[in-house]
Amino acid sequence: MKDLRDSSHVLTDAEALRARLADDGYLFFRGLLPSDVVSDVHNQIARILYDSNWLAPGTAAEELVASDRAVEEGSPGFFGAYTAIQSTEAFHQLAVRPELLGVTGRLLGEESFAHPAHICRIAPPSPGANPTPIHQDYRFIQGCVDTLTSWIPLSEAPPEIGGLRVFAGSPRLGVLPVKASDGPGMMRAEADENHPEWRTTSYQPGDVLLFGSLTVHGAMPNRTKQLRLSADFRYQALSAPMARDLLGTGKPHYHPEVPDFPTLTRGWTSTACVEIPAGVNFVDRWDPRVDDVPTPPSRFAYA
Ligand SMILES: O=C(O)CCC(=O)C(=O)O
Repeated sequence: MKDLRDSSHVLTDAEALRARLADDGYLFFRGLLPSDVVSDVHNQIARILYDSNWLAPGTAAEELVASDRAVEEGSPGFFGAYTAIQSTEAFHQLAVRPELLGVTGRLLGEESFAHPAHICRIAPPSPGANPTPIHQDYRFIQGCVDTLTSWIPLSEAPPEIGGLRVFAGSPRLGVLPVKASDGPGMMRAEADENHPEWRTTSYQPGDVLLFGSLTVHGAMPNRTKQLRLSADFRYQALSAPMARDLLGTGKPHYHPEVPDFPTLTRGWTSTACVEIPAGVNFVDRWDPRVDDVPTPPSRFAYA
């Protein structure tokens, strides 16, 4: 599979960033986040996974070697560890780092904010757990088409651990039909899994992959013995509409299985990282599985 194109050298050039996003549907920044900040989040989550018996006895927590207690996202046995992770302030603070708000604001051409539903992925080895099927975030997140997703490895993620792959240029396909599927999200976009424009890389802590909500992407099978640990956060323009409910409003990922923010944030130094700014315009959600979803116009002019 082809490697991701690094856009670090155009990080501060809004026009160049928009042109690259319009061409490729994604932007990749090697080492955008400070590695000590990412390591701190990794270490706190590794400790939770260790205490939850998700890690093999006798192994070092930071290596994330999976035990047989590690389960696929959303399945029985998942929510104890996941609730503890969702209570971790440093994990949520990562979403509002200036590097992320800066690049998303530059791309959107106005102030951006992070959706409070910050997702942590703890992907066990396959077979046993299914990788996230290929999909477009627009069907799930809705609200506005120009929501940007950041995918952030929290530990080293070589291709064999099943990090994210993106289909370069795929926003030009518009909103694709979907089929039911196994794996997180449980919907698969009808796109060519073997197209030559699929891209990935050997991710390092600090790297950031950013993409638009029409970009087809998915995880790859985890062929190691370790858990693959990553975060995905979403950003939108302050002036754009946001969907009510599910991932769209101020609820944690997997609420109500995961407690609400007043419970999760007890003892935090600040809750600003999980709050929606005043004045955001909310819209209703539609059924994400419906067939013909019109492709809304995008400010990124995917052409
Ligand atoms: O990390 C994963 O398995 C899926 C991530 C994803 O689909 C996303 O960031 O939108």
